[in-house]
This record gives sequence, structure tokens and C-alpha cells, in this order.
Amino acid sequence: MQTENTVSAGKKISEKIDKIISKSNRILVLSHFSPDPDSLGSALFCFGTIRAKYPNKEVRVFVEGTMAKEARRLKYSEEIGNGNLYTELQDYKPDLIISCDGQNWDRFSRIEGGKARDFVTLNSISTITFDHHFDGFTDKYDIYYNTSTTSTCELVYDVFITDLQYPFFDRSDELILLGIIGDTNRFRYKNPNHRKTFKIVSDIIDRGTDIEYVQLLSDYVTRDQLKVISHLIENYSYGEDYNYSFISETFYNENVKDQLTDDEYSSACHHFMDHFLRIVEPNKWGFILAPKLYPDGKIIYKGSFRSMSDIIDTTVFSKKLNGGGHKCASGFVVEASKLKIALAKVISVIEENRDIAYKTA
Ligand SMILES: [Mn+2]
Repeated sequence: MQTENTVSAGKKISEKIDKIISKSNRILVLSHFSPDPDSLGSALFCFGTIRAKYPNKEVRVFVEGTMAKEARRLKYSEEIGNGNLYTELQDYKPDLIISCDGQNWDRFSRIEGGKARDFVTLNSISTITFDHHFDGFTDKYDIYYNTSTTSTCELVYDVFITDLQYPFFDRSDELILLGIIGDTNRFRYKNPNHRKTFKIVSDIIDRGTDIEYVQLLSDYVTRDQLKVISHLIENYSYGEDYNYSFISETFYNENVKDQLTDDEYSSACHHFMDHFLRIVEPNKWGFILAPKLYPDGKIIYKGSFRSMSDIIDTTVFSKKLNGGGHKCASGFVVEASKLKIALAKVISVIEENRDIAYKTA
């Protein structure tokens, strides 16, 4: 297995990718666990277009653990294999793995990333990964294709459609648009490559897929999820220059624990962050904190920061809280016995590091 990491853009990489695919026969396409629309959209798109191009190859698509509800409405969602990644690798024995929206094996398996990594090396499986994140540990891949596009969906579209002219398939545009809308929050963030993004989107609209319809695929919430959003709005609070909110332990125990899956809970929290966290003036950034029960019975507090572009570098805070991410959107975890204590910890990290965070924005 070669171990060449490539970070530059271009048709040459696409051609290398095509070569690897053409000589592989058992292809496994992966979305990371707790998949967001970009990860699902890009994985399902790769699965569909490779299958359309090479009908005689064995192609599978897989995501570890439970699946987000929006996945059920997507093309080929019934083809997504669920379960444990390491077991899937042993059963299926792929000769090529294409992973989407992540750059290390721990993003694709919650607890057995290490086993997956060893299995891939031991069996000389070819590996391609598509990503647009630059934080954290990067595994070795035959092709590591990471660009500064706003979504992985744009990247795979460029590779398979623009460069390689693989076939479209029924509802393939929906998958690409879903990831773009998801990761740009419907074009709300600063995007240095906006012409490229809008070109892809315009072409998709010309072919007959519209934004409103695709947005609804991921925006619908259930009544139970709406309760989470209402609770976050009820607890809306203000720091000196930021907004924040939280989910109380009582609310979690009574309305979340046995009522919502992890993905439903997390997507309700995301809904609040995407639509409400930054809108109360004059503040342009903020965070939320939400309890979560781990399988071992321990409660931890998961948090996320969101900021408008160029205001503050929220990773300065999240890195001090065992997390990381992008300047405008980062996540963290606090271990504490009570929400109050966890909240005080986050606020003190903000107070102590605010000056640096503004400087590195
Ligand atoms: Mn993404």
C-alpha cells in the first residue's frame, strides 16, 4: 500500500482515484458515525455514481451506529448498512474503502477505530478519503483528498462529475445539494469559493432539483424535537458579549433520555444553534450545553460554540475543553457532576481566554 497524502486540488488526483476504483472489485463507501447531511449525501452520491459507472463491481455503503432520520428519505437510504465497522470489514472484506467527510478511522468507528486501522493496513486495502476539515489527527490513506470547499459534497461532485464525468443517477443532485445546504447552512457562511459553490448549485437547479425541497429533507423536526428547541429558547441567557443556552438535567431525564435517539436529540440542538443562537443582538457568538448519558451510565455535558465569520476563534475555548473544530463552529465535552458546574467551567474558560480568541479570529 502506498501512503501518499495529497492536499492540492486537481484533475490529476481525480484520475488517480479513477484508476484505483477501476482496478478494485469490492468497494466499501463510508459515512462517518452520527452522520450529518454532508457526510450522508457525499457517501450516498459516491455509492450511486460508482455503481452506475461500474455495474459489475460490488459496491456497499455503510455507516456505523444509528442513522439520522433524514437519511430515510434519501435515494439509496435502504442500501445503507448499519452496525459495527470492524465487523463489516471482516464480513465484506473490501479491497477499497472510500470514506467521506472525515480524515481518521476514529471518525468512522466510535470505539473500534484502532481495529479498523489495523485491519486496513494488515490486509493492504486501498483507501481514499474525501474531507474538508483540517483539525485533528490525519490517518495515512492512498489518496487523502482534503480541500477548502465548504462541503465534502462539492468535492466529490468535482471529482466524479466535473473531472471524471461519471454518470448521474436518479435523484443524485438531491444528495449533493443536501450536503451543500447543510454545511453552508443554506449559504449563510462566508465562502471564499462562492462562485464554484453557486455554479454547482445553479447547474443542479437547472436540472430540476430545487433548494426548498431539499432543505425540507433535513429541516423537518418531530414534535418531541420541537420541545428541545423550545426548552433551549426558554433557557436563553446572555454573557457580556455572547449568547448561550442549555438543557437542564430534569428536562433531559423527562423528555430526552427515553424519547429521542442520539441523532434526533443532536439534530434538535443543531437546529437551535443554526437558527437562534446568533440572532439576539448585539452578540455575534455563543454556545449551548446539553447533558448526554453515556452507555456506562455516566452523564457528560456536550457543548458547541457558534460564531459569525471573523468575529472570534471559538476553538481557543473548545480546545481548552477537550474539543476543537472550526473557528466559527466548534464542539467540546465537559465532565461534571452537575450542569451548573459544567456551565461555570465553560464561562470561566471564556473569561480567561477571550482576549486571545478575539485576536486569532
Ligand atoms: Mn462536511
